[in-house]
Amino acid sequence: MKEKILVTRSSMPDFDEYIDEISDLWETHWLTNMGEKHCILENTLKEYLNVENVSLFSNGHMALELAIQAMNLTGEVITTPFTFASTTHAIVRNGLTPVFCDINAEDYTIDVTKIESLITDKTSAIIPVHVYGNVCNVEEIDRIAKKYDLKVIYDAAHAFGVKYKGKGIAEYGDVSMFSFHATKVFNTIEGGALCFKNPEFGKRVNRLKNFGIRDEEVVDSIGANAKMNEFQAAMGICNLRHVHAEIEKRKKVINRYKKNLGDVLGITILQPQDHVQANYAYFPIVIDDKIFGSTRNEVYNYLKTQNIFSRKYFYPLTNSFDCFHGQFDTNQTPIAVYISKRVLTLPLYADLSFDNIDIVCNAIKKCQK
Ligand code: T4K
Repeated sequence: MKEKILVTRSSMPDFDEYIDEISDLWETHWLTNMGEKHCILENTLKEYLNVENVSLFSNGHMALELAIQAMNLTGEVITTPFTFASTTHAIVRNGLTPVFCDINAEDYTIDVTKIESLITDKTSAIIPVHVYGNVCNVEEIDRIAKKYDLKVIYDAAHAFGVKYKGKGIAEYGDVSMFSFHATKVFNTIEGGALCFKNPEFGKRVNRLKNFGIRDEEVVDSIGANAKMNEFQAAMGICNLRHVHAEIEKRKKVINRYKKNLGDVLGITILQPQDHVQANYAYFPIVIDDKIFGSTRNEVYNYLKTQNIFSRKYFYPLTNSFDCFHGQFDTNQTPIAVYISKRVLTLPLYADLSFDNIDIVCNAIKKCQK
């Protein structure tokens, strides 16, 4: 039986490093609710991400959901369907209507040329996704948001550590959400963060993540429980020490993939974006079956027989989810439909060996007809 190659594998610090980091919890007995490690991680992240404010959360989804609540958005929110369930769910669970904008065919982020035609007098915000760590057209989004007085919350779940024109990616927009899930470039087991400029927003969202409690006798908003605990924060403190090396290793993995697959007819790989310092979060390929000879699903299934577990991130599109009972029309987002039917996200993690990358690529090439 061949070794399983999964789509990703969590990066972890050395066992002793983590144990050392958590050992004082047995003295303090302070395990959650904005403890010491939580504060250390928030401050370290502020520096690393080069942002004014960071608020930590139990996971990225709750961070996004509560960011939307704290913004007091109303009516409609423009977003994309080529994303994880979380983005759309966070909008709908806040009682808002997602209005789906198509993506562009180059980097799969929101097609900024189509945003303005979707704005109505009910639109209150844009929630674009830096999908795979690709940077949205932040300048054009900023222009549109200012013109129509809209808020911008970036789903930056994939974009930890990404820089654009020398600035941290979270410098753009009103708020950015990062996911620190086990599968991400930087993880806190489960976890997430919001970065923002407005300190009033910070006060609101910090209360919302702790049930809306203002003080021992005043609860002034209907919040949730979305606090990061001390074991998560300790994992973050450790992993942050190694994140630079993590990203460098991922870069090497991606370069190997590019070398193997870069000139295979019928396979499109992402091109580097101008002015972007990437984080090498994902390696999606788009398979044009008419040229390649096999469909995405055929490749996906063949890889499985070889114990290689790629993923169809992001298929199905969120605007076609069963839970929405046909409420949205996917014909409105044809590029997203096209990419979603053909995209395959290949195994990628820091310690993925060149031998295993070659095994994955050779298996893909075997499907070429
Ligand atoms: N916005 C966007 C655009 C997102 O992509 C996400 C999350 C969010 C928002 C919400 O952020 P969080 O609330 O999750 O912080 C995974 C992740 O669970 C999810 O975080 C991520 N996006 C999504 C793209 O991928 P699944 O259902 O595919 O995960 P799963 O359990 O199938 O794991 C995939 C592979 O990862 C496994 O085959 C092996 C590896 N793995 C997994 C786990 C759980 C590990 O190595 N260690 C682990 O602990 O969603």
